[in-house]
Amino acid sequence: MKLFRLTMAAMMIASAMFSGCAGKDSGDGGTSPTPTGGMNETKPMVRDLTVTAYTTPTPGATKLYRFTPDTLSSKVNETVNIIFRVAANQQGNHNLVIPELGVSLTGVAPGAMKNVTITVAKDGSFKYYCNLNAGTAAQTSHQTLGMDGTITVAKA
Ligand SMILES: [Cu+2]
Repeated sequence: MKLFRLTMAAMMIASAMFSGCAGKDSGDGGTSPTPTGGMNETKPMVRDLTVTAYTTPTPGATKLYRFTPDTLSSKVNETVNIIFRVAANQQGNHNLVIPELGVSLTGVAPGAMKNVTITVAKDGSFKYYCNLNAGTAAQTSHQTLGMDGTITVAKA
């Protein structure tokens, strides 16, 4: 767990450099104690947004390589905990990146997860995808295979 925390800290530094967004690693899956005494309004809510990667068929799926869900929504200045899982018993490790929001959750093994908490500072639609094999001629990128989605950030 120590290595994991160091990795997350490094990613948070990288995220802050790329995006200029304030970010914080909750490190516990986004559950934090709720303060008592009626001051909840002053504490920002952190909403979990979970994406799961698959590479094997399940009933109803039209693609082998895919992200579920492939759409997410947020609001400007909302703090969200982006959780990326690879379902158990899938093939290989996978990444979830959102370059425009400074999110880079990489090397997640089947059955594992990584997360990052971000506050989205701008509205728009931003792609999230697995960037493995991107830019290689020999292999189709995982994004092209279907590990792809869009987060829509609405004006607050
Ligand atoms: Cu992938």
